[in-house]
Amino acid sequence: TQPPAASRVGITLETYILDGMMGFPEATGAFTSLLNQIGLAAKLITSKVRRAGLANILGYTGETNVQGEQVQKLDEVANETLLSSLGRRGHCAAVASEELEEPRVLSTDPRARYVVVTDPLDGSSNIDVNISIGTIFGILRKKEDRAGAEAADFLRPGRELLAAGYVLYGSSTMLVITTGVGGVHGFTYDPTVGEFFLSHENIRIPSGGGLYSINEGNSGRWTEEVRRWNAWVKEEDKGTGRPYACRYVGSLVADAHRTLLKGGLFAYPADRKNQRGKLRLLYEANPFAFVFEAAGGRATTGSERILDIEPTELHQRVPVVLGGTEEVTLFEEFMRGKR
Ligand code: P6P
Repeated sequence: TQPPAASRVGITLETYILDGMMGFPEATGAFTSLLNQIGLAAKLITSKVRRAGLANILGYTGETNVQGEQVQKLDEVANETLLSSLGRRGHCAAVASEELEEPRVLSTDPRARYVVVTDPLDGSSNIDVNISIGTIFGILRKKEDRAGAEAADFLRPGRELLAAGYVLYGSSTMLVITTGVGGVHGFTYDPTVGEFFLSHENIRIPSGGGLYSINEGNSGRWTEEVRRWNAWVKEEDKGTGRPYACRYVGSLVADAHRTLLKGGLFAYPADRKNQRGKLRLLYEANPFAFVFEAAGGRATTGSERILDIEPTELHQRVPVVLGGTEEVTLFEEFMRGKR
């Protein structure tokens, strides 16, 4: 019998990608090159995020600095960094970004066969209080090999993603990525070397995490079903590990990453104020739904599988529930009034 595959922990992101260890659906050089461009952008952005307080790049309140210069907002810096990295090798035709009203075309060469969806710096209101923020990305194949890209290339269900993931600028910088078929893998950045090293191979969401993550401040606006679920998770019941502990940072990448590693459930349901939910389908919900399902979890709106939603608008919002299979299934039972 074959000896167990030696763990590949410690190899770099580039090696892992180039050696096709992620089970790509497209083992083309262009696809691996595109993934490495995302890795490069993550290095450049983390460098800027770590110096934001010093470099006088403020978070959501871009101001003028002592020289009277308009200080660029960090999320705009992140967006420009991603666009220039993705545009460098000519494999990405266009990018749909939370920062851009319309997609940015990067190449009209028909050989540029991919498009990227991204939230370059999600949670930017947390920058000025030094709370973790993140970059979210997804890669799609253009619907056909023609010059440039159209909205139709982006308005596709998330199940058509070729790869998706995120970068968390937390106590360390970690890039988590999956191609959907070869597992979910975490790479931690070593700034002394300037490389991402595999640190979490084949992440699987634990069951029974005993954690839930939701903005309780919205409870006055929730539906009766969400309120009943919220009361249930807080009841004393040793047999089912309740009450669950509440953990909520208010930064999607941080809250979702903790849920992925520790288990439990993250929810941003629709409410009276955000009647279609708050989070964006294309570049927030879909990439995380893709990661959670690849890690053995589930991702729904509370009633519908997120990856099956047919988008109609680039920036449309959607209710989001991410977590372990049992926790998400239980949440859905409450939404259907079965509990
Ligand atoms: P609330 C940050 O602004 C964000 O877009 C996500 O990162 C986060 O999950 C959510 O909004 C937090 O929203 O309404 O709880 O402050």
